[in-house]
Amino acid sequence: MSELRIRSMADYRAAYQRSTTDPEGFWADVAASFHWRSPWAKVLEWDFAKADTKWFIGGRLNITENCLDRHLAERGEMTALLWEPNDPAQSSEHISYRQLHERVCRMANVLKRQGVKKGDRVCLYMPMIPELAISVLACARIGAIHSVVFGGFSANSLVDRINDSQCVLVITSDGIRRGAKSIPAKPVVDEALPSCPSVKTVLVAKCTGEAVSMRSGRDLWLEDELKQVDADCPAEPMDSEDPLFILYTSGSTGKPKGVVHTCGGYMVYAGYSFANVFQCEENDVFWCTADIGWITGHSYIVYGPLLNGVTSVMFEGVPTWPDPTRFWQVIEKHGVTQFYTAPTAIRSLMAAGHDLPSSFAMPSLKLLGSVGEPINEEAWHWYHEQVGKKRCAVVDTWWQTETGGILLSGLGSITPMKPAHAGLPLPGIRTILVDQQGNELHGEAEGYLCIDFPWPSAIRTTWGDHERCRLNYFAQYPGRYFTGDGAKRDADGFFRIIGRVDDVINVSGHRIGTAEVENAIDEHPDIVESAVVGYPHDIKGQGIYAFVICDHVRTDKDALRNEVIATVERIIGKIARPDKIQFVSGLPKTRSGKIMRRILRKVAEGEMNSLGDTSTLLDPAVVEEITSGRV
Ligand code: 7RM
Repeated sequence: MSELRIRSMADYRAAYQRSTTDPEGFWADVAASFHWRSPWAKVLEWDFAKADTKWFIGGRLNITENCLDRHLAERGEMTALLWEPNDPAQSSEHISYRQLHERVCRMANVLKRQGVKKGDRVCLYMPMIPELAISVLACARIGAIHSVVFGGFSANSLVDRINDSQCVLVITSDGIRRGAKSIPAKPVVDEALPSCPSVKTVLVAKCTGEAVSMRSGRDLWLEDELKQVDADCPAEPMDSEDPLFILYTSGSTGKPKGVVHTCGGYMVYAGYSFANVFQCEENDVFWCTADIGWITGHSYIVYGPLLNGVTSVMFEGVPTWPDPTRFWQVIEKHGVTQFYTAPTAIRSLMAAGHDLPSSFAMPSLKLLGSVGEPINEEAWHWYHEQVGKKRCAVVDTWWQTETGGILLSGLGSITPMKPAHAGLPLPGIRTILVDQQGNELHGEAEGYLCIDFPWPSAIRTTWGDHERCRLNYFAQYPGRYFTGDGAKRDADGFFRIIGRVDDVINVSGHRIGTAEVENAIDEHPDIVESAVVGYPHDIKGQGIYAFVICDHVRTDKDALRNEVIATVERIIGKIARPDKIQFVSGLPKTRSGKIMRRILRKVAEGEMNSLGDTSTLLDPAVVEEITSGRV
């Protein structure tokens, strides 16, 4: 990909210019630096009115040939995955490109032996162990569609995801190590599967070593199965537009939707964006601390780095265990050159001791990245000064599950840095701001962030429901992709993301739909109704504030509060547990019955003096009760 590598501001300007005047020529040149089994007949066909996007039409490829086989001759012995375990006392594992290729092929043969075929869906519910990355690639090797579900989700969430995409096989582990704790995985799968008739087989990796029950005829130990197969598995040639994976993400309404990415376009954009944002050189060691259960892990732990032949660190643990210097120790231990993490982690480590990083020189570091939520200026400066020692560029990368790759960001140290600004669009990305009516805003402005032209890794559909994809992303502002984010653009064209403008809360960089949390709370038998909003939280970015109407029979409010939390954990998972619960006797509703969330947000934020117009409320008295009972 070297010829497409941006190395100066002039390169960036030229690439951006060409991507607007000749987008098809531009992306065809980018795509040509990958290995295709057969070339595409047409670069692009699109119609945003129908939510249709197709790239590299008729081309055939396999992304794993680009991630693995292609590197064997030149860098077969170089480390592809560098696995760092949860427990620093356990040794790390260097997996070379050759070894990774072999392990992926074996895993792919295990899947084949269980009858998994091209187009079948496979659910991965696993810890951050090498087998997870290997399973992702093994699915891609044979054309099975992976659906990774983050290990923190509950059995109920797993059921919804497995059933929505009708997975035929689940790969899991006995348990998951997370800091000092170990959390169950196989038992959660066991709880889910009676409600998932499509699943025929469960492969279980050993991780924690705890005893789990194995159901005969369904459950198999992965280690035994790997011994039964050989290490030769030819890659399945895939059509550019064949689905590569499904990843579920929360929106403002309903259950999480399965965002679909396809083989050709996703490969091109994951590879291109990785190369230019992180500016890795030969022998660099790139570390993205995300979990592979999120899009960041898909694109920038697995696919992006491997497409570029870089060493990718995969970390099983957490930032604060055994102590809050774990990240800095790992950076020094492995000579990490690019470090990519989330503002919530930065803020929690900052809170654990402002000068803790000062005992670590971290001389290998060249670049720092941020992702997942807006980074506040204080955290940005601490990251730049304490971690980067003022000699590393900081890139604030804005993107979404739906965009597949980074769309707004600095490029290494090439583009100028502005604290708390994601910055400029990557080549090929036409980010625009619009007002409520959809009129484009020019120059310095604040508005709704939309994208006006397709890019190769744009969402193709939501699994099983294309109309939902159209309505969610392409209907609000016809002819445009709407991100759901508000943003500002300054005089230099730099974007600053303000945050979600829909009913999605960003808690520690994780997207949570308020409707999902409300539905979960309402499952509690004593709860009549609830309304959930986000509020500013020092560490998590946003916290979850729930206004709850309970049956008057309950007087033990503390016990009820704990039950409500337990209900949300059971139905969604720990990541969605409310931080604050306020019991109320009514919610502020309009005469047509709509909850006025604007008022609830103000109360949750503690801005009780600026509630705005409350004259359309059915019962203005509830506002008084709500403001006085704020928790
Ligand atoms: C990559 C990821 C997407 C939402 C998105 C934003 C927020 C992500 C940034 C950011 C400000 C950033 N995918 N977001 N990155 N906000 N600055 N650099 O997080 O699908 O899980 O979330 O996250 O609101 O719409 S995601």
